[in-house]
Amino acid sequence: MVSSVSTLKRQIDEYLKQNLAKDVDQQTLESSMAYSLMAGGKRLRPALTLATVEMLGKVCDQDVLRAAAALELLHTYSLIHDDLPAMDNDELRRGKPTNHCKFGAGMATLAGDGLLTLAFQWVTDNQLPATTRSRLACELAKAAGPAGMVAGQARDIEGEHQHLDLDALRYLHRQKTGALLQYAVLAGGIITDQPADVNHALAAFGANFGLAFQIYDDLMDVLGTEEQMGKAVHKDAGEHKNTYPGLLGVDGAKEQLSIALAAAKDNQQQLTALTGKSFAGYDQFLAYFKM
Ligand code: GRG
Repeated sequence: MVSSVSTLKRQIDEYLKQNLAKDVDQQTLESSMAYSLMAGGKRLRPALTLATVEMLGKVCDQDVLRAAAALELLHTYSLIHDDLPAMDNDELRRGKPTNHCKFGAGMATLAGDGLLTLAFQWVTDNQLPATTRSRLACELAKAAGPAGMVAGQARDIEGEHQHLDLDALRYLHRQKTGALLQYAVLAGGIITDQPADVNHALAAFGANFGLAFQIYDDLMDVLGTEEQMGKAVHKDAGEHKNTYPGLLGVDGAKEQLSIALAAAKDNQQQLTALTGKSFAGYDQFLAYFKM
């Protein structure tokens, strides 16, 4: 049986707490990195990697944990930079003042830089087989870099002055939010050395999960509260952001969410057909999308 998300979260929290300081050699920088990293994120991305590894029959030892925790470093960098005055200029994240509000924009930029770079150190500086480590590093770079999340963020900035249609919006979010979630699931396949068809199905599940995640986030910006979300809400409309509810209305966005979740369920079944293993462990992640 796969561990619960809360057990996986505890393991990740503990790993981050025990290991961040070992690799940072400047006190304020460490405080700034730790401030955002330990601010209470859900740890969804590394938890997806660990759950996938478990479902594919491998034990999550310290090396697997290190490679998975790297993704949380990278994700936290993206949130710090996204909140900067030059980007979204947000004051609240994970229920606390954003990094630049606490440490200033310069130190916040460096904290993000440090987390991004350290992510690649943790993915490669462990005892997993050399081919696994290099595949993880390459896929992480593709997901996070200028063909993935960074490209999505660039589209998002440019899109503030344009009206995007549904296809363009989907493409933007596939890059900005979906690419890292897709990597999170695929990483479990790489770590357990799966054949190409299984990795392909894992990536498809991750992509559909990522799409659902973004639609849900957009919906919560309209329907949720600041307390629930730990960040400012009702911002998207004021900033003329391209969002699913903005384009399709709340009901249309909910319908798109259902379509993405149904596709993720199909991928789950396909994975079972390919491997003979249960992927019911993903149900607890899909339960996140409560409306
Ligand atoms: C700065 C290069 C660069 C990229 C930033 C992901 C991103 C790109 C910006 C975040 C904008 C945003 C709020 C997107 C919506 C989906 C999302 C990533 C939400 C935050 O992720 P959670 O809910 O956060 O997993 P926690 O705090 O739980 O880790």
